[in-house]
Amino acid sequence: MSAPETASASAAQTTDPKKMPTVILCIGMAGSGKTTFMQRMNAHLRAQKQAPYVLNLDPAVSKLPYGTNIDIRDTIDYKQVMKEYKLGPNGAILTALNLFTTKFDQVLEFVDKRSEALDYVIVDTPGQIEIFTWSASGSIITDSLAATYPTVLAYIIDTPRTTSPATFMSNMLYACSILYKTKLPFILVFNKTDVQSHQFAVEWMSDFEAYQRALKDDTTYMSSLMNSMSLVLDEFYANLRFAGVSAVTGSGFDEFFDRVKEARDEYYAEYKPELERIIRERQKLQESEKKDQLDRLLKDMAISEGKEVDLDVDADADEQ
Ligand SMILES: Nc1nc2c(ncn2[C@@H]2O[C@H](COP(=O)(O)OP(=O)(O)OP(=O)(O)O)[C@@H](O)[C@H]2O)c(=O)[nH]1
Ligand SMILES: [Mg+2]
Repeated sequence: MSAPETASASAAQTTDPKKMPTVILCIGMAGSGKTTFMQRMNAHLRAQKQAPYVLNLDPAVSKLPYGTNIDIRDTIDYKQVMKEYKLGPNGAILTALNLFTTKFDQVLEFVDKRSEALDYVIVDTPGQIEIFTWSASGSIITDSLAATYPTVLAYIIDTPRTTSPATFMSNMLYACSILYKTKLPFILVFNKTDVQSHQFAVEWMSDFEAYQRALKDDTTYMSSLMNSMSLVLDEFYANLRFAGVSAVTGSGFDEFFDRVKEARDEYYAEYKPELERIIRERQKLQESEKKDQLDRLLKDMAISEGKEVDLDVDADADEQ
């Protein structure tokens, strides 16, 4: 049975939200601070006696600042993949992730064995965001986790590098596209607030006129495009949770975990019922297909009245 099938099957049986650990998938642009954020989450949760189950899905990271329960690098040698398949760095990361995904049902079994004792499963992803968010293996991993566990996406943003209206807009559009693709509860995590406060972003998200004022100095065609986009994104912001943190100093993590709890509630209120509806519909379809086939078989048997049927009709016709 493939990983998503296994997960879908168990999804229908898991109805007690209290016993399920929350999965936090860390995604974000290269260098936004995903790995440092993982390290800080790990330390924060351990300090609260809620040691998480830690998964690293980045095959190319050379050194991790936190201990893992499962590390993609233990099964797949990224440099070897590059050599063997004659690939560049990004192709090798994608291939390593694909190879790992074929074993992801085993990962789910490991998590499952520990799940009752866990409050959180935290997951680090490859540096190049598109490798995880737009690949088949990234979708399979995300969907199989989300089919069983309340799963939330933590979208890590490099706040100091997002202060210009154009980079802010492109980052938000990217976040928006991932939200609509996965439909999972989503938290925007403004990281590195020790260097740059995220107050400007809070203002731009709550008041599009403030964003338009910031755009005033930009007279290029981009300015009018961004102006229109800011109106479109207004609805996206309205449905979004965010937190400002510093993965280095640890500030903002209590607020972040409050958002995680809200996101978990959203998973049970919206994502899970929709998932169960899809599973029910698929089962109904399979049952009706099975019934159709059985009806056809019974009809065939009625026509032949239990006698032997001559299947070589053409040969008989040729002889005549
Ligand atoms: N000042 C500051 N620097 C940070 C913070 N978080 C991460 N960094 C720095 O940002 C750089 C990138 O951090 P990583 O945690 O490796 O980022 P990443 O997203 O995992 O990077 P890739 O996996 O390579 O894409 C490092 O130099 C970190 O020390 C933060 O909260 N504040
Ligand atoms: Mg990293």
